[in-house]
Amino acid sequence: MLTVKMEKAYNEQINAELYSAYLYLSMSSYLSLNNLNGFANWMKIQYQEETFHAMKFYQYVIDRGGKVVLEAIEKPQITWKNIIDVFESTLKHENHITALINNLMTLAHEEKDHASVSFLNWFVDEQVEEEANVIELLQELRLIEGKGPALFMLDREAKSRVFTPPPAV
Ligand code: OFO
Repeated sequence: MLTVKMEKAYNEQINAELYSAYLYLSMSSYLSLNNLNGFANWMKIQYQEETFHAMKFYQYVIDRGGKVVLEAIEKPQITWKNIIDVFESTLKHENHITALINNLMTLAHEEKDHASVSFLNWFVDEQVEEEANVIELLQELRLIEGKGPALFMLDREAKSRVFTPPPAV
């Protein structure tokens, strides 16, 4: 059984993950509009990953006998200055999500919820990977100043990204 505090925090995290999905889908549509279809695909995969994260929390609350309470999802930003701005916003958002995951982990320790500590470890590792992926792309985009033929090369590479759900939910 989850403690009241843990259940509330997990429900907030489900909302944060769904908002992340919404934000990345919004970025995807902005990128499509700007003829960057490879990056639009990259963001669509990001949207799928975030939906997967939300569902992982959702299922965990249910598995622990808790109650899932879905709240309204905030409207995401709909436009950005350019591709570099998109990825700077993405990194900022992922840093924020990392802080939320760390808070959840701190709470799990405070509540002596060992099962949650084990469950949340997956997210701690996932955030390292998520941030690393975005930092790498951002560095490449800054290097080419987000324009020119090199941008089209990067866009083509981003087109090949696919969603591969991790084995266990
Ligand atoms: Fe992009 O991160 Fe979810 O958790």
